[in-house]
Amino acid sequence: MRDAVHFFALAVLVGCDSSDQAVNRVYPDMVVAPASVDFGDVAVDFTGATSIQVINAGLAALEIESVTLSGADADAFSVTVEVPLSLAKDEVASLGVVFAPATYLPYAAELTIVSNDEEHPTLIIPLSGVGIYAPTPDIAVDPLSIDFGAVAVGTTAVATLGIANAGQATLTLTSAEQHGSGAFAIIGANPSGFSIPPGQSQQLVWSYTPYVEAGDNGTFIIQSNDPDEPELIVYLLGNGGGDFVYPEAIIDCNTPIEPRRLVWLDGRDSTDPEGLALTYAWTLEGVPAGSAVNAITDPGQNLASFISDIAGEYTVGLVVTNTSGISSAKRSCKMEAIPQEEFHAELSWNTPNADLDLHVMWEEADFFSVPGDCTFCNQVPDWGVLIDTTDDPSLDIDATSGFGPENINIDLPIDGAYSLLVHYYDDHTDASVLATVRFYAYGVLVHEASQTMAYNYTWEVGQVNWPEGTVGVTGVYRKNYEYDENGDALLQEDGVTNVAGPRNCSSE
Ligand SMILES: [Ca+2]
Ligand SMILES: [Ca+2]
Ligand SMILES: [Ca+2]
Repeated sequence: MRDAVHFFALAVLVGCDSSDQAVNRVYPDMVVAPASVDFGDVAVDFTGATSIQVINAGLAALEIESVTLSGADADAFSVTVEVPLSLAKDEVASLGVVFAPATYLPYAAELTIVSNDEEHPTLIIPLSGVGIYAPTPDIAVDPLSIDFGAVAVGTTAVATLGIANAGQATLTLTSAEQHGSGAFAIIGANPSGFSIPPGQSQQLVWSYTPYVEAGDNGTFIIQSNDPDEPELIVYLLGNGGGDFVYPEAIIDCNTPIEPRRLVWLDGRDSTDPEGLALTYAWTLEGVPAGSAVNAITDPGQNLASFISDIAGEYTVGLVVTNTSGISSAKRSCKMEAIPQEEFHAELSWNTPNADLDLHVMWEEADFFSVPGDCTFCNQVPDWGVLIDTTDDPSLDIDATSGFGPENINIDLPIDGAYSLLVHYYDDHTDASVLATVRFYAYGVLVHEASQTMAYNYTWEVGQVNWPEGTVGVTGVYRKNYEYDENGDALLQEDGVTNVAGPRNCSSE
C-alpha cells in the first residue's frame, strides 16, 4: 500500500513538471526485450522456459508496480518476479517466464507490466505457444516404503524395490540419493544415471544390517526425467524406525573429469547433526572397462584421490561414521572422464603379463617407420607443422605388461588419414589375449572394437579420417610381416608369414 501511495505521488509530480517547459528533470525509461514471446511447440507435460529482460534506460529510478498474466490461457503460463521492484539507472531485471501446456492446443496470454515509465505506464508482452504430443516416460516405484520389520543386530534382511517405466519414452534416473541410516544399503550399483526403456523395470535389492537395537530410518530420493513426478521419495524403516538423526556423507562431486589426471574426492562438507567428529570410508564402486584403477589413495581421509587412466565412467562411494558409531547412508559420485585432446586412442587387454602395443600411423607410413608410426619406440614424433607440437601424436602411457591401458593422443590433429593398429609384441608367458581399442574424436567415443590376438599378430583396427573424426573399420588381423630387401612383405601360400617382422622402430 505504501508503494502505491508513493507511485501516485510521483505521478502528480510528473504532472506538474510537464506543464513547466523550463525545468530540466529526469525520467525512468523501461526497455523490454523481447517485445513478445512465442514458445513454439512444447510437449504436453513438459515446460518451455525463457526470460524477459527489463532494463531501465532512463536516468530516474524505474518503479515496477506489478507484473500480471491475463487472457483466456493465462493458467498455462507463469512468471517469476518479485514486485514491487525498483531499478536504478542501467539496472536490469530478469523475469522468468514458463509455458506448461495441459493439452494439445495453441495457447495465448498477455503479460502486463505496470510501472512509472510515462511513455508506457502499462506495457503488454504477448505470450504464445502450442501444446503438442510427445512420448513421455512415467516412473512407477513399488513399494514407496520398505519396512524391514524386526531384524536382530548384526544380521541382514533383504528387500526389493522395483522402478518401472510405464510411459512411452525412455526413463532416465538423473539422481538416486540415500539419506539417513547407513544400516540400509543397495546391493549392487547405485542406479543414478540408469536408463529404463518403456515397459521395462529395474529391480534394486536392499539390505538392512542393524548395528543398534533402537531402530533405523532413512529415505531414498529418486530424481528422473518423468515430467510430472520429477522426484519420488522411498521411506526405509527397520526395527520400528528409531528416532536417530544421522550423519550425512556429502561429496563435492565434480564431473566431467579427464583421463590421466589426479582426481580429488572431497568429502569435507559431510556433517553430523550433533557436531560429532566423523571418520571417512571411501570406496571405489566402478571404473571403465580396461581401466587399471583399483584403489583410492587415503580412503580414510575427508580428502581422498585417485588417478584416472582411461576415458569412461568412474564411481566412488563415501560413508561417514560419527564417534557414537552411527554411520551415514552411502553417498556415491559418478564421474565421466572425457578426453580433452581432439584425437584420443586407447588400448587395453585382458591378461596380466602380455605386452601389447598401440600404433598410430600417419597416412601411408610403414609399420615401425620413423617418424610416421607413433608407438613405444617413437613416442612423440613431430608430425604436421614442424616444431609445432599441438599436431603431434603422443604415446602418453606405455604399458609393458598386463591389461594396459596405452593411449595415443593428438591435441589438434592435421587433416588426413591415420591408421590405428595393435601389435601383440611379447607374450611374457600369456597365451592369446582379448585386445580392446576405443577411439574418441572431439571427446566423444566414436569406435570401440575387440579382437582376440595371438603372439606377434597385428590387428589393423581402422582408419581415422580427420577432421571428420570418423573411423573406417578395416579389422584386418594377420601375423606380423617379414619383409624382403625391397621392403615387400613375404607371404606364405596361406597368406601369412611365420617369421617375425620388424619389432622396433627403423632408424630411417
Ligand atoms: Ca509420471
Ligand atoms: Ca606395450
Ligand atoms: Ca608438429
